[in-house]
Amino acid sequence: MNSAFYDGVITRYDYPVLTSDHIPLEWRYDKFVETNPFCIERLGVNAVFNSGAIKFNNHYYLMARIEGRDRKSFFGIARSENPTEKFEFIGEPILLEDIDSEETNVYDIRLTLHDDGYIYGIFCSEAKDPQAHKGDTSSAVAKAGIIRTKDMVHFERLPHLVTPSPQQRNVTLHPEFVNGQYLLYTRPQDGFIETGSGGGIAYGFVQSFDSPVIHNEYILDEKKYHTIYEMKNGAGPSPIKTSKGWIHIAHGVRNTAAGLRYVLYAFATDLNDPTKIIAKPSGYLLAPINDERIGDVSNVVFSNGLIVDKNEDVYIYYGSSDTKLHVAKTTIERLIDYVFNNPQEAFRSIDSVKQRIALIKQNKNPR
Ligand code: M1P
Repeated sequence: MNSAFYDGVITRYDYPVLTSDHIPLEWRYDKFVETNPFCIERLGVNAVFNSGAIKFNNHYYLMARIEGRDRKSFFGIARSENPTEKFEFIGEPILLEDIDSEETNVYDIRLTLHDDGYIYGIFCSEAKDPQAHKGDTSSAVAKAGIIRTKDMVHFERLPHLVTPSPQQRNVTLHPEFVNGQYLLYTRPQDGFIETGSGGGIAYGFVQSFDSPVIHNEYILDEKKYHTIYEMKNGAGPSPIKTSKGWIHIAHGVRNTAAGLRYVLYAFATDLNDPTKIIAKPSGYLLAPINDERIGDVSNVVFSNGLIVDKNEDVYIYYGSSDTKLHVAKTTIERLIDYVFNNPQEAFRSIDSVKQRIALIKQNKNPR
């Protein structure tokens, strides 16, 4: 536990739960002296980070984004009997059914146990931009890929999600049917990095995963000037059902002279209408600190997995700087207090100072 950190909501831990050192040796080395006399690492791993998470058969499962030295990401499952330590990779890396010959990279899976009985995994499926002009070897397009399982061993691949927006990343499934339909949180975007006119976290409905199509996307949580989600934002894991509303953990991105800064923030939607925000504290819930700040893409925390455990403990798994995976602990009670009682965004320094003076005054004259 990181005893130097306190904010009343989050307990942080000193050590990451997964790193590239957790990758089994047989996934990296040829162990035979005849074919590998120098014991050279044949297929190295660069990073292990943004992981989907689920509790299944009394074990904690992380479906991690594993990035090889060749830059290709893939998924592997790590399991533990403890939510904060001792995760070990099991089986082999997940070999997805090859349904899209243009698909080049896959990452950031969100695992959701849905009311229909399946565990869905929705992830980013990335391909080279077919419109890229000659010489542009970087432009890419992002879509939402989908798998589902009932046993965390056999994964059925489903068609990509079709949405009205040109690109799509950070798609998350709501765990319950809403008016008999699947509700998906999306993030419409014009480009691969910049969301452009995409507007923010959105939502849409799907009738069936046999042919998943969202006909209309609506903005749920708009990106806004001079906030921690000024440049873009994205849904995180599936929202948590609480007595006061659905609590969402999302990421917000702003630009700085040192590049993009990614933090986590929280908001609540209506229990009966999860497309309506009912509470949203200002600022971030969790930002990178200490070693978390440094990595392949520095100054980033990103979450696509959490587990609600017994006693209403909540474990939020988050990648740091696109390099390692950490866990933070909180409870539903603390999250409700934070989301519903911390002040809302003030949008201007003067109004923000007014909030702080009100707090100081209240401390002098308690109610
Ligand atoms: O590099 C930071 C993050 O960038 C992307 O997130 P977003 O789509 O919100 O910009 C993703 O590639 C994510 O994996 C990564 O952590």
